[in-house]
Amino acid sequence: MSGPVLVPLEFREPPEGAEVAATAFRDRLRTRRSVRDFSERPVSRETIQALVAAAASAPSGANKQPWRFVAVSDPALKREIRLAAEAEERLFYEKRASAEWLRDLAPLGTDPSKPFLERAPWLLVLFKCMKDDRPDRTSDLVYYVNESVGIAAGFLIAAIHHAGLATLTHTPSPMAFLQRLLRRPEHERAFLLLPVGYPSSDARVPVIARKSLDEVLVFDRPKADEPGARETETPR
Ligand code: IYR
Repeated sequence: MSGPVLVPLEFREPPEGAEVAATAFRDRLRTRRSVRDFSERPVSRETIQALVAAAASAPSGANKQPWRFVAVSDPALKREIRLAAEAEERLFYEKRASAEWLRDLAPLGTDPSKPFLERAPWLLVLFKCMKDDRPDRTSDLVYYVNESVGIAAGFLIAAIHHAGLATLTHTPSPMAFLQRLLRRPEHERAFLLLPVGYPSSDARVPVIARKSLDEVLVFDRPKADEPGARETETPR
């Protein structure tokens, strides 16, 4: 067992200060929308490499980095993925989805047709690795895999937006066909599929609202008698 090797932290504060930087980043991120209408304008392989390197800098359980990114640009392969995804989606919309689920989706206007899976120049398929397969591993185990890969996906989406590109978190379900079509080993499970490209010039997005900050942010805790405070047990 070898202990940690420690070096001084490299740390840089933005010259404008935390509040200005946080506000600017907020304003930038708030312009992101999930895009379903893509143009065929190409995106370089180098761009995809930089985006994935940004995502792969995410923190992960025991630094196991339990992710694999498969970047697909081959038109024939994109077509195979589209056809397989649409087959699953037809089953979802016709049989698998509950009435509540379909009611929740109605404002988004989605349906089983997924032309973006062929039109977007790249499909990034994010897999979670259910075991460590690096030659220098200290064990086969991985930890907090969903959290780790979820954080990497967040980094990826932010990086795509920062680059002036568009994406969509697509989750065809079940996603086992991606493991098969992309010939990934058994311990790699498809987690998310993100088309990456430029929006088409006539791209449309649904009118939806974000929750207000009041709805999502709590400082400290409510007073015991405030609405929303959980009923506390009477101390004995
Ligand atoms: N996977 C389906 C359905 C769908 C589910 C959720 I939750 C969404 O936020 C959007 C769509 C589809 O892609 O159409």
